[in-house]
Amino acid sequence: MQTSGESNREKRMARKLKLRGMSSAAANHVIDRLMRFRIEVPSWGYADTGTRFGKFTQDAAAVDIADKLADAGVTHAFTGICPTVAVHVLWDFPHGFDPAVLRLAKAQGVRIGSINPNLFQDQCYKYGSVTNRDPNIRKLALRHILDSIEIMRRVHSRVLSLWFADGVNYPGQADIRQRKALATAALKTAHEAMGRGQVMLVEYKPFEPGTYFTDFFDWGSSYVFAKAAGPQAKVLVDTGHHLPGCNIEQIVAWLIDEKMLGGFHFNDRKYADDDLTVGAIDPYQAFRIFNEIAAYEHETGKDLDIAYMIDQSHNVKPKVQAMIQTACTVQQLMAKALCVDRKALARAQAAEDTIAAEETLRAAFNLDVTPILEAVRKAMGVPESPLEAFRSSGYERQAARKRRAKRKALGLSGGSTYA
Ligand code: PSV
Ligand code: MN
Repeated sequence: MQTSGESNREKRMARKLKLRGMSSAAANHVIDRLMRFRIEVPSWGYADTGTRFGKFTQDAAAVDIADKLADAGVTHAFTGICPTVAVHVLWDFPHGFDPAVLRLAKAQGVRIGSINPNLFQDQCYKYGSVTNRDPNIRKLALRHILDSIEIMRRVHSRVLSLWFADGVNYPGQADIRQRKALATAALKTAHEAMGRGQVMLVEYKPFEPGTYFTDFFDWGSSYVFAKAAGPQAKVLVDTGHHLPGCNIEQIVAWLIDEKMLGGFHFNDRKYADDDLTVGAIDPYQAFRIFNEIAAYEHETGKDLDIAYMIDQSHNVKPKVQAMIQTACTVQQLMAKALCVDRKALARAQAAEDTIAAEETLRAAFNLDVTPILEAVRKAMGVPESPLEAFRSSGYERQAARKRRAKRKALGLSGGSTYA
């Protein structure tokens, strides 16, 4: 921020922050970092999704990739921090890669981000994809990963994001070590096909759809697989993919320390992989994760080079609103983590003053960072209150009208259920 010729507004912001015990230099540091902070949205977060019991549809939900890119464009236009969109290959390119998608994305002011193969929906994957005992099915799965790497090249994406639904439902159903070996072999082959500068992210999840075990079940398994695959493979932490009570920030700190953290899928949860919007249940949990990132960046003076991504399904919230709400929450929690008084924390830790140490974290978590966020948004040229501005923009009403007509023309009906 300017030191001379400051606008009245900036002076007011500095005053407000001082009242909150923060110097302008510290606030400027936070603002600078937030100016570089970006988070990727998932294309599937704009489409109708549901639970395994059915889907509840929304008129304004995206029908196709063009709608998803339009929604992503508007998310970015209102927040300034979501310039890329993750795609799921078979959901977004059901007829194969279409170069028109690149033009559509450009027209909406966004780019294609991480490429996610779909290795979970086809009937052939009932007993696994890369860990299936049938070599022909393993070949199909690998082919799809290799095709996805080719799509990465065509859309200039850096990130291949791998989530495997592979797993089993009953003890005795399969050989655990054999499946580990099959997964390792597939990842190695995929890694060999990747270009320089591309990253392979290996996600984990303790259960679902496999209820006895999944082959990629925790951060340790992803770590072992990524190490075996090669130097461009890293671990992807989806915050919803942990058993209750798990200390996620400790996992994050370890992965950072091991240089094996590749990125995040952010969402919140109450019970399992609920895919709720970030901060809906436990914003302090997300703050503690950002605190680990901020601590590392403070120590090294460098931004952590990882992929920040949202992975949510909005079953009852309007899609774009849920995404804007999430992006703003993530930005706010990152801001709070950047406000932790690192010197005070180090002093308290050195003195074994547990209360002071914890209070240092809580002070940052409880800090009202609105003036900082407003300054960042002003500099980015986006509304100071993105969610409010979007809600009064009329976008949703228009999208609902157009998409209702599109569904009708395409003969698409509503939800789905078991029977
Ligand atoms: C699986 O639960 C997951 O978290 C993976 O990241 C998928 O790509 C995503 O959700 C899609 O629903
Ligand atoms: Mn995920």
